[in-house]
Amino acid sequence: MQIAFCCTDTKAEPWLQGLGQALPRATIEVWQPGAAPADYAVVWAPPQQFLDEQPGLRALFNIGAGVDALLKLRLPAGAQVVRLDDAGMSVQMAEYVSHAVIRHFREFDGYEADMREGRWSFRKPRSRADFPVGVMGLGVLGARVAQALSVFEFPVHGWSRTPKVLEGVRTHHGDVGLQTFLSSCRVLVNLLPLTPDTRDILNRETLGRLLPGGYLVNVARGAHLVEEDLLALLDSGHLAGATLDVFRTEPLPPEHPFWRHPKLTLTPHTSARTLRDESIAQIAGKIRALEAGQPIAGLVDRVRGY
Ligand code: NDP
Ligand code: OXD
Repeated sequence: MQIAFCCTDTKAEPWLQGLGQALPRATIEVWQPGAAPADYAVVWAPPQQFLDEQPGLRALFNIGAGVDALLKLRLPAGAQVVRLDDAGMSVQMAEYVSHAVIRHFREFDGYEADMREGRWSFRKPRSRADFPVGVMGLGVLGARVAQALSVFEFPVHGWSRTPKVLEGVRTHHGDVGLQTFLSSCRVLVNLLPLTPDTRDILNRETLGRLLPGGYLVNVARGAHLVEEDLLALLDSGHLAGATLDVFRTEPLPPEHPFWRHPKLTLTPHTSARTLRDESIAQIAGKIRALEAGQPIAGLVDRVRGY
């Protein structure tokens, strides 16, 4: 079995070693133009030339959860597209989002400012009932995040394309459910995949429906958010702030107004990182299953876009 490794911005050696140990009968090589046909590929942002030269691939394993960048390319017609299916990401996402929501709810930014000025000053406790949190996207990551937030006894709402039942979460779905979902929430967490249906979904109209003093946590993709609309809603006071991990242009350009905005907390696309060992174990397990003719989880529906 031949496996091609074609991952931009990724140190290949540890992946080749790990995959080699997990699949001792496979030949695993970093792809070079003109390489022999492979059966499977492990990819992240591969060049179009790779895909054009490998029309016989059986499956492409994306070493991330989001496949929006991969689906923009012309893919081999018969190849299954497989995303990382948690592989240690959901717990990272749950801790990142819980931290962001609690930091805002408990006003830790204010206490930090007080500390710098040597000021001992209490803030009045806020009521959780006044901070309903909405999670957009109830997939592998969103469901875990929604349930983590419910442990802290925030009222939690969730929104997905199709109906879902999740303990501790009030669920909504589809275009009709979106309106009730948004107007029920003060804090909004975005964990949608980027598809033609969800691009620009965080805009003046949708964010404007949140309860006054709303707060946004965007950990999915930068192109979900209309940046000028966020700035306008922060400046008008309708939104109290936002934590942003993803941006339309990454790295965020030095002149971007987000860097210096006092109501924003930014991180560099790091809320849930790909963990190499977990990912290798998952991909190797799926290759073994495919070779044995068994079904696997994490298959992407190319038409739906996630
Ligand atoms: P999943 O594919 O498991 O879940 C997607 C969820 O979004 C599903 O609940 C789906 O609904 C819902 N959804 C999709 N389209 C729509 C729509 N048009 N309207 C309403 N709901 C919709 O994705 P994951 O949870 O694994 O990941 C989500 C995203 O997080 C990734 O696509 C990626 O962009 C981002 N991500 C960011 C990372 C970071 O470090 N910042 C790391 C990893 C991922 P349904 O269940 O009905 O199908
Ligand atoms: C992912 C990401 O999609 O890192 O996995 O954003």
